[in-house]
Amino acid sequence: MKIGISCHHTYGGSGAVATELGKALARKGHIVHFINRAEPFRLGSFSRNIFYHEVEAMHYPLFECPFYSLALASKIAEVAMYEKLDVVHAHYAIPHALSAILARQMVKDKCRDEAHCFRIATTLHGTDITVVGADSSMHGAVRLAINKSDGVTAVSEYLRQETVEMFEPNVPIEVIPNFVDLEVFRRLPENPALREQLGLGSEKICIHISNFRPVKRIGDVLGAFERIVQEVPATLLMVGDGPERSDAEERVRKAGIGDHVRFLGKIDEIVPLLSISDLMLMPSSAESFGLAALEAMACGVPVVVTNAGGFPEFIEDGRHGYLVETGDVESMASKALGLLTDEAKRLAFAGACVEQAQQFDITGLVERYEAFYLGLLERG
Ligand code: GMT
Repeated sequence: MKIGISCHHTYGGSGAVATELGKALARKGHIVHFINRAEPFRLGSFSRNIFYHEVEAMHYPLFECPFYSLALASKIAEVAMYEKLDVVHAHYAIPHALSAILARQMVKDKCRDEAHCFRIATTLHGTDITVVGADSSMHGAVRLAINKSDGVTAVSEYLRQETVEMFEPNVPIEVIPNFVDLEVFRRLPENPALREQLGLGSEKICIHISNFRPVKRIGDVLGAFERIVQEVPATLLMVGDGPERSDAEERVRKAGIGDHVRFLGKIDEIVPLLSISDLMLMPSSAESFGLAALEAMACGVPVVVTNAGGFPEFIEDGRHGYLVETGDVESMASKALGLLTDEAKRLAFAGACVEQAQQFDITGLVERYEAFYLGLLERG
């Protein structure tokens, strides 16, 4: 198949899923065209079945801001016509699905040949529904993006239900969960050089990875860690960047635990960091799936997360880590300490995590997406 993919290129789960999916489809012989504002952060090196088209929105003094969604629609239409795309896969409802819908109109208008028009697959990732779609200024746009796509998937049953409740869509939504490439996400051997580079000794390592947005509850990560570090020698690796970072750094300084927390910023190569970690803390208020937790589990890192969103769909309490109520920092700290002070138990959880990650191996889930595309093409 010839597949166009449009996604957010920035540090975030939807871009990661879209890019890994595109790379996997290309390895299977499909031709994949990424149509994006900038190169997705996980695209990496050249591959002969992958093409990348950058969308440049026109700057004009009359416009207060450039119309990216329109430029994206024009670029999708152009690539679809000349590359004869079968499917355009929009990741995140806004603007990608809406731009694809507009692009389809452009192609139909130009070619007057509906038979050659591409199908639109839209994957809902979470905040496009729960945050953006919940805003009254965007509700109608998100609803149209869902209803006018040829097929829609959501990354968890939780997200599917939220979407149904909020939008009462008139199309079915299929759940295709996030996945992990187990060839890449697996625990690497001990790495004393990396520990030294990060100024780490033999203490326990906790890790948090996110885009530091309010939904990630960075304050809860720090609150739990402040209690943890009172009981066990530990360092917290804070990976990523975003609007909550400055406040978080300030809090760490005030709490006097600066020597125990490393803010590492955005890092593409996270497997080495996961491989030296003992535990992940992810107290998000709503996480449609929680890809970072799955990637940690694949690397043998148990997770302490909130009992919210899609987490309970792949994390079993007391087996892969713990599910605590949102904002319950005390429980988060005591569950974490329970694992960090009992290495045999932590290792048992780590083993169960690696086993559980097999259920979400990229191979089977890419096949699910291929079948989904074929279904759209067969429906005509
Ligand atoms: O977590 C974010 O804020 C980024 C966001 C995105 O759209 O890039 O991630 C969402 O999509 C991921 C991939 O499907 C999911 O694993 C994340 O759970 C989801 N984030 C939220 O729902 C907050």
